[in-house]
Amino acid sequence: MIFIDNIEAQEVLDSRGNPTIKASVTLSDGSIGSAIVPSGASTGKREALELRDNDSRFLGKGVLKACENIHTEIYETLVGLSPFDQNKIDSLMIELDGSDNFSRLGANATLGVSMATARAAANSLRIPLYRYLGGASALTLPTPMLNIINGGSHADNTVDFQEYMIMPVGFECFSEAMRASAEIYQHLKKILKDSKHITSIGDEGGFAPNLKTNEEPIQIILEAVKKAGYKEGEQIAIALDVASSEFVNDKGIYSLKGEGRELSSQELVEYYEKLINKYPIVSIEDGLSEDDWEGWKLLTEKLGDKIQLVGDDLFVTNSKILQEGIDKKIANAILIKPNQIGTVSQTIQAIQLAQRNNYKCIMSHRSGESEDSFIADFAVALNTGEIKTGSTARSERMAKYNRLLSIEKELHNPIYLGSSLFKR
Ligand code: 2PG
Ligand code: MG
Repeated sequence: MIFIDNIEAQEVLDSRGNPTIKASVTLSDGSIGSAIVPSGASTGKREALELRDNDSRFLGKGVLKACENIHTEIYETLVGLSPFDQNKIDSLMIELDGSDNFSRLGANATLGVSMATARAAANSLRIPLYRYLGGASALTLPTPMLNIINGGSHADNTVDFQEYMIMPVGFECFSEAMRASAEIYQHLKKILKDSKHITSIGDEGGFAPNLKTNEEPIQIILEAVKKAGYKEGEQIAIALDVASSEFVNDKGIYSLKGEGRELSSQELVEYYEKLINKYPIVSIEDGLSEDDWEGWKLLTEKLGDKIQLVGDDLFVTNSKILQEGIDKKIANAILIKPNQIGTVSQTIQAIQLAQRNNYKCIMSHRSGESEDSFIADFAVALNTGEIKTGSTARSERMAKYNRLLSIEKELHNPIYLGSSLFKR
């Protein structure tokens, strides 16, 4: 029987230059799997705990304690076990931790080991990770959401909304969708440059110009779509991540600082309604804050049958919270971030719960990333149908898209859902 022979952890640096964990699992047959854990900036309050050292190193952000947890308790619990029973491995780490959010061991420690175990198992079987995790049903390439204008807490500009994304929906296959997106990105750069805007980029590779309203980025993107020779709506749709938990105050008022306006939940919903009537917007993420479930109810009632309403900070990839949302008819889609919950198996549970209840799933990166492309394989394996992993710049983002291009080449006739995603 093949068993886990060794588990190692190392402190490496993420795309923002902050420490993160690289975990490596070695099996008795010599196979090795490694994984690097990502890290968010606009984190949801109910996310699993990311264990940081809070000492003098790296401004408190060191992860040596989490590495130590891997080298001691996690090592002692998992060494000798089969790497092919992912759910058992993950369940044992949940039990070992004892809390419901990995507050003791750190979700960065557990996720690193969880992902590295899956990789080692796939390597041992000499099959790709997507095949290991998804079997014969891994056959759908996700439609990407490419974040080409960054604002909010991902950029130092005046735009309040965090992410303005293009979705190449009107294409036959993933590679053609990527080509169109990359061309639009280059046209966008030229338009910004010609109109004397800065073309420096934010954390996820999108441009971060200082624009006067939260509507202007949409207009400029649509101009770039046109210049690139594509049809808005039909071929290229718009998706927003408002990340509104970042600009709501204690009284539940949303403050659009860039525009100098303060809005109630209802007024913000009306604003979205105006935007979706005017522009080809097909998806809005975290339109209201994670605590504003009343507002979410209104948002879902008003717009839920028109567009995709995605819960990120709202659901934090947590099946329990997602179930509450399903029961209360809140949102109709969930953003999937493995490090919000802490293991591969719990992430699969959230995806399956969503799929059983006709909630759409979007596999997602974090704003702090690495060269690890685990989520690309994961999206194909679980047929999430959508992935969001930044713009067409910065290698930590491209690692995922490039991995998907390789998977597309490997798979015979993969499915690309494109616009059929949004047929309700
Ligand atoms: C988000 C993510 C990723 P962060 O809000 O969806 O784009 O950002 O990782 O900072 O939470
Ligand atoms: Mg988000």
